[in-house]
Amino acid sequence: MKSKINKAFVEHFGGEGTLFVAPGRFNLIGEHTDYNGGFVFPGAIDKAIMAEIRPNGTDRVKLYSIDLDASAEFGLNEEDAPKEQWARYVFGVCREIIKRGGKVEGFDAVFSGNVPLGAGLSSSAALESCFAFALNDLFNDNKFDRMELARIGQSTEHNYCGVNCGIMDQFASCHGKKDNLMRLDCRSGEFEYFPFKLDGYKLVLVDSRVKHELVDSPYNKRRESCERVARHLGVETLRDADMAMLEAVKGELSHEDYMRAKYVIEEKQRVLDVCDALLKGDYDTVGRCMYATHDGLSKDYEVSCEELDFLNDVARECGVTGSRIMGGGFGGCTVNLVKDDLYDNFIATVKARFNEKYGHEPQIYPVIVSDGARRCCSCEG
Ligand code: GAF
Repeated sequence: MKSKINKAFVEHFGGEGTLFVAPGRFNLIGEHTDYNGGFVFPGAIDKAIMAEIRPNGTDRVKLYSIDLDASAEFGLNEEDAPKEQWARYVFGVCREIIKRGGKVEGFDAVFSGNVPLGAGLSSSAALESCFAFALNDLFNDNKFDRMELARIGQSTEHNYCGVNCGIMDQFASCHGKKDNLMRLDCRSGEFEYFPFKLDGYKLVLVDSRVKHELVDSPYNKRRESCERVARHLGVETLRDADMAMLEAVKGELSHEDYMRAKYVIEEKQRVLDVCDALLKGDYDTVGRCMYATHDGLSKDYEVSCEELDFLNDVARECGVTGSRIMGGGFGGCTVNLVKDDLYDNFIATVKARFNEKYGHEPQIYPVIVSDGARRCCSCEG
């Protein structure tokens, strides 16, 4: 990727810039809990966006995306927003830095990536984190800490891309650490690294290749449901609610809002249970929680689709320890915890069965937990 970017930079702008990289993420458990002030348990993955960037001494930003073979150019004032959605991610990051009192001047940039688009692996968060990290380094003497960089990415989604996402994806992309998961308390912003080593098991993502698109998806509607219930209960977020409180007002809520909140309250506890179980090497409990999350996301939160439920069924049939929808839902991947000795059979079976039913094989991505956003002095590739 590095040499491809260097070459394109020379062709488009001449000379060379500085390379930065930021990864996508996976999440072991804790889905749709982030915007409810709950816990999440993600890690950065080995798929990333890489950008070469150089200040150009003007007040214009010039971008070239290798993967789209497209260019865009814009100024840095609010009214200069580019019309291309992909460029709005970068524009949003610039604006959010400026709004926080940071400095951004004109620059030239070429970028590319291998985070599959629409697979629920947070390609957009990787793009935002890459540019947030780079512009903090190049123009701001790194005055924003990594949590603030994550918030810059999140606000970009809210204010320039129409997705009212939580903080998980940008957090994971900015804070990732090789071979570590992170348990983040999304209310306080406190987090812990958990050294991640599976004994006798593998984690693998199975991508349905049903493209999810969070913009205009019912994602924002799910968040609205949760906020409505929290208001009804008189709490700030569903983090402060429990099942007894929810049952007490069940008759006053729509069935849909009740089911959404029930899922979130249950999921909040599952994250804590999985962290404890993982520390004890109790993979059966981890797996049971993953299946329970899938059921909750599919039946109560209703963010699954036929293909993801099918992948989950095949995992159960193959004796996979845990399997569930990962990320926002509506397509994308399942994450699967598989015993070493069942792995090859599971992969072969899931490919064949999915192909038989939907006419194409799912993509398989073994989870490799990697470092977060960084200046790319010694990046591979
Ligand atoms: C998407 C969002 F961007 C995250 O903030 C999170 O809510 C996730 O869906 C669901 O857990 O990836």
